[in-house]
Amino acid sequence: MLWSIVLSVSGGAQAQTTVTVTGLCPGTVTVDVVGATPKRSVMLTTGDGPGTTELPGDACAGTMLDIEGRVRSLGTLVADGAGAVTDVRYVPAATCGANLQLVDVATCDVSNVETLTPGFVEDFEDGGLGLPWFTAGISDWYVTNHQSHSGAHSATSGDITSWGSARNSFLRLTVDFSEPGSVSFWHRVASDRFYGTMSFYIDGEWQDNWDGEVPWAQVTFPVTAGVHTLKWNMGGWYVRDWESAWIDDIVIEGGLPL
Ligand SMILES: [Ca+2]
Repeated sequence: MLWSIVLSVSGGAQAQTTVTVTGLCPGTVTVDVVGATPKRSVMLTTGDGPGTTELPGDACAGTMLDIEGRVRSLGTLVADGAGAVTDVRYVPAATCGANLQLVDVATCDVSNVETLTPGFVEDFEDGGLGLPWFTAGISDWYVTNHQSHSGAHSATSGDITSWGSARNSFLRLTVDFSEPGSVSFWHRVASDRFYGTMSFYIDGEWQDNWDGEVPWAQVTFPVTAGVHTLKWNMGGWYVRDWESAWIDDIVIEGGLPL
């Protein structure tokens, strides 16, 4: 019995400094640190990508970082009595896509590497459709306060009422993905399911469509690195009444709109 107790104590893994970054860049991100030496400092360093760099400076000079390319300091944080610290900070666009690694100044141990993920969030609460959005078709999409998934506003398709000719109203966003990422959005559709349909395209390739009475729901699509065009199209034939699609709370991870 005593033996098993001793084993469990001595067999416990030594705490290692672990960093977790949540939030998208540019914007406010939360840096959570656990496993640092209690009441001592951790240095935040960033680099453009993974690699190997010898840490310059006085504290922990010569420590090998797992990042490279324009390695620079974002300052220090002091861990609490449990070796944890949380930092909420605004990250500017120039730092998006950079890798972040911490150095525990007491031990010179390094943490895991996290990416300051570039991303874009749109909730349409500005009340208008400015850049980077582009809309066209027989009528334009616009921001409405009649429907929303969050807040008071969403974007909705324009009037496509027609009798026997195809009409459409589309909304487009061009995004430069610096890394493989995703696009997610909430959508709602109110249409005659035989006539009006909202379709979503990436680079002109159909991804999915919705028609009939579709309550608010979220979908997510993976996107490869590179420049991609995202398009939401509401279209149909013989649309007798106002048939509409709404989107809200678009989240793009891995890229920024052009
Ligand atoms: Ca909204």
